[in-house]
Amino acid sequence: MRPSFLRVPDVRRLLMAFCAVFSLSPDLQAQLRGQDGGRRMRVACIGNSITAGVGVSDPQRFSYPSQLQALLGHGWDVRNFGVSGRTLLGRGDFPYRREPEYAAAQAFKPDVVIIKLGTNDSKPQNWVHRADFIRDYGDFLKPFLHAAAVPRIYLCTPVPAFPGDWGISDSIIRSEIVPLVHQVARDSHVEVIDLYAALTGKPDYFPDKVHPGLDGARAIAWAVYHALAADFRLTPVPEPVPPLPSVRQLVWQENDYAAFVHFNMNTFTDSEWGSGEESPSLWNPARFDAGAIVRAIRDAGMKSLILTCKHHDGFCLWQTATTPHSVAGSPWKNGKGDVVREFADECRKEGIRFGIYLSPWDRNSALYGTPAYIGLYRQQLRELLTGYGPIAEVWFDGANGGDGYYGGARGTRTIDRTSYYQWEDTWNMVRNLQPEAVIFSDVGPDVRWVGNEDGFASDTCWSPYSPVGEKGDTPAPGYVRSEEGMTGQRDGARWMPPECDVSIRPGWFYHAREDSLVKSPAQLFDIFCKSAGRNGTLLLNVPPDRDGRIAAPDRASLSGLKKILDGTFGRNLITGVESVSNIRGNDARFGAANLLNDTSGDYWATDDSVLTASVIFSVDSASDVDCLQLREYTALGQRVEQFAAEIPDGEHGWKALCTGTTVGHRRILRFPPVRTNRLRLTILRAKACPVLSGAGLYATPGGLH
Ligand code: FUL
Repeated sequence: MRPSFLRVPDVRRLLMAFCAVFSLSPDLQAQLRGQDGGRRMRVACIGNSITAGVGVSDPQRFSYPSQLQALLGHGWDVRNFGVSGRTLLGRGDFPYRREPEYAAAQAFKPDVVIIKLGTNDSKPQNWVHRADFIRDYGDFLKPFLHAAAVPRIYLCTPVPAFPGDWGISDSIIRSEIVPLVHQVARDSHVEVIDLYAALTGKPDYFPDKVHPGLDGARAIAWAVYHALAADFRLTPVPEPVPPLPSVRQLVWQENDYAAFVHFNMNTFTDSEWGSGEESPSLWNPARFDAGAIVRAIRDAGMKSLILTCKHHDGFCLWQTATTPHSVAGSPWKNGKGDVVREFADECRKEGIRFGIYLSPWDRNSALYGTPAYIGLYRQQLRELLTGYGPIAEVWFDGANGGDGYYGGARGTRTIDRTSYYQWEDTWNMVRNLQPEAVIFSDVGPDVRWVGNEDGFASDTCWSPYSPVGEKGDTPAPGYVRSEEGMTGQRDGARWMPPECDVSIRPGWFYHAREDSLVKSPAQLFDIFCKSAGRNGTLLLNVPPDRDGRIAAPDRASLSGLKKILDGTFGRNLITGVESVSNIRGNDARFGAANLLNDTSGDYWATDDSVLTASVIFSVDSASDVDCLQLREYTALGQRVEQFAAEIPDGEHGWKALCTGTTVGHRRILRFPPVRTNRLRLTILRAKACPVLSGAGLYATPGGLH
């Protein structure tokens, strides 16, 4: 073994410590840590299923190493070497060291190694070898400690485990493995990241009790990030400004143009609200083709689809055990069909996220209004949440109670909207069965109703929101000051951005008489700019006809809108950044050039004390522009309160192009066509240092103004 005091990396470490004390320039520090010549810092994440990302649907994006990559930015190269079920112990049932990933992590020549093992070691069959733990861990580290360039090594304590049937023991982790990990780190002179402490008391982070879900993986990523940021003296990312979005909310908002599909009994009775008395025999969409509908939705540029699995009349589009009032009683496919399955399968095939609408009000059910109905409703929900694969969104309508058929009793049944449904329990059920699904209602908890059915949010629109009941009391779906849904509140307590639902036709269901009343592409574009372009999402209803097809006028409007969207946002006429008044830490990681690639996940941010800042962009002056788009990096909270965009006026002056208040996920402003070669964007007021991920100037295709 070479004597460690002669190793070059230690000299490098000493120099880095010197830099830290004497605050040498970030450039010099970067060179010392090997970042010169543009080389990215390499981080090897070694671990079991928790590192691999078994608890999230898309580990490529949401495992903790992937979320760490997003926090560190593109100067870093974070690799996931996680292997499910593996142990640190050499005599464990599945030792990590025997996996090719162990060698691959060494061959990667990492600058940083993060090891998160130990959870599986707590299983009884493995922990019989507890006496080997310290020696085995020391051996495990040797190849890294003896590498030509010794990486910085961090040992993570295992995250807590919650009672479940994995055989993993939280008490062994806490009382034995955590202290042993600390001891190994002391013996080997490496660092510890205490994930056990960081994730303690957070059962919501572990949907299956052991594997972190989206937000649990994010919490791990943050803990690791903080350790690296301190040790490598990184310019820290801006402090988040609460309330903050969950990861599921961020994913939902990325897909800010979605299809609502009202297709149910009303389609066959030519009505909007059925009474519940309709015979299932009326349901017979002879030429229904879910694939054709989903492809039309996909081609329109929408990313998700929500189906009315049951509307207020109670007819169920799937094979439910809860009521005969369903497709099972219809002639369609001899009562064997399942509309929900066909949509869910086609959506999965086309990469469209699938969501469900299940009306709480049921005008068919004899039980409606009694406590027993809540059990039936939850059973229906359970069938939908467990039988059809991943569900992206669950849509709870606020329309509730009134007259109906009610199993033949006919009459009016009113319910107390604040207490009847016991919403908290129902929402918990959704969380347990589909942890990545967002829940929509007038009061969230993830997504709020915008408060109108015309598809627009207010031009000042905050994601933070504290819903209140109509009389200023406790709110509930169907009992809320809905006009406040359009604006949200600057100081709202919960992150709950708005979804803007609107139909492409006057009604929610298909009526042939409305074929001539389908909204035009220009109208839809206007709606798009006032919903998706005002920090909301657009949920555009496209109701299939009795054949089970999207009618020709609707298809024409959808493709017309797609052409406008592509024609507009397909080409950003901003060509570069000329100057910027402030860049966080003077660090290119937070530079204004990040504004020009709004899909990269990088952003422009200022120093903490700088709440007013501007960027001057160069603009392609070959075409008129009439549309500005801005995006905030909302993972760190919604911050901007006021901004202005200006264009040159004479040689040295500037004149207003447009002004606005909030930005949020996406802000679109339209103005009369103008030609310019420069744009100055100024953030005039913000709750904390502005953090923006996108800026663009666009020209809408002719004829829209
Ligand atoms: C409302 C319902 O009453 C309408 O029929 C439609 O489903 C709309 C989306 O929500 O509350």
